Amino acid sequence: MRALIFDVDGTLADTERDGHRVAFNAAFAECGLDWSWDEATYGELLQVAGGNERLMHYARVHRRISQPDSELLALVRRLHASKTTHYVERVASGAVQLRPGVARLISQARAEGLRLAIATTTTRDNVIALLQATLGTGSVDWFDAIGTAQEVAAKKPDPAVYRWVLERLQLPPGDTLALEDSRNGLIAATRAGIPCVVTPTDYSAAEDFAEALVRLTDLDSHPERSGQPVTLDDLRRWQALATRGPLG
Ligand code: XBP
Ligand code: MG
Repeated sequence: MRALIFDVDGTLADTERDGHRVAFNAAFAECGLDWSWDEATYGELLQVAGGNERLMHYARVHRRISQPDSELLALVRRLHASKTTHYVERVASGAVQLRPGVARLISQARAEGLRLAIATTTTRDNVIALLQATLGTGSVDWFDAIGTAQEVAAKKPDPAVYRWVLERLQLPPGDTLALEDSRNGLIAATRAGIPCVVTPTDYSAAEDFAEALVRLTDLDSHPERSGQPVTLDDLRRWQALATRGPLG
């Protein structure tokens, strides 16, 4: 195992309910719309990956807006730009924390020379804001590849962002491990041939994670050693089982 590839939303931090959702609602208000996404509605909308795509889906399916695509797209782009500004402000003000064990494992990976990367469907500005606010201003440089919506158009469960990251790292999928929180993310990693550990959130807890190497409450909760953190050696062991089988 030579690299860890982290998803962002739900995996590095539980960003959706109190981060993205709140920022979408702020954008609706700013643009003079009476739209509002409560926690339950947003949970359903999360099936659609990507903020622009989620807005488009909501406008068509929930609000039954029948404007031509080009007109609706202009509104969606305006809303999404506003939403990104609100989200980045929230994150920069410290409103979003990393999930348990994330900072520790990143620091241990760096100490042991394991490479780090990011594969997300979210906007690049959001990732930079989160890394800087939680891990410090220089932390963006710790990651050898940061694949976002800016690098790859197709959103998870499409494997494109993982393939882009592998290409950047110049590593085969079997030399890496992905960390994800959602079925969309797990499928994206799996289709790229990357073994995947999942740490679901409240929003994704009911999803099917059958393809995952292991499902964890979080990275500070070992599934067999109660109350103990998950170590890099644990990740290596799970990853090796997936790529080489039980006899090595
Ligand atoms: C994250 C997403 C993103 C965020 C919003 O999925 O689907 O759309 O909810 O970010 P994943 P943007 O964790 O699987 O990458 O509004 O910037 O798209
Ligand atoms: Mg995610």
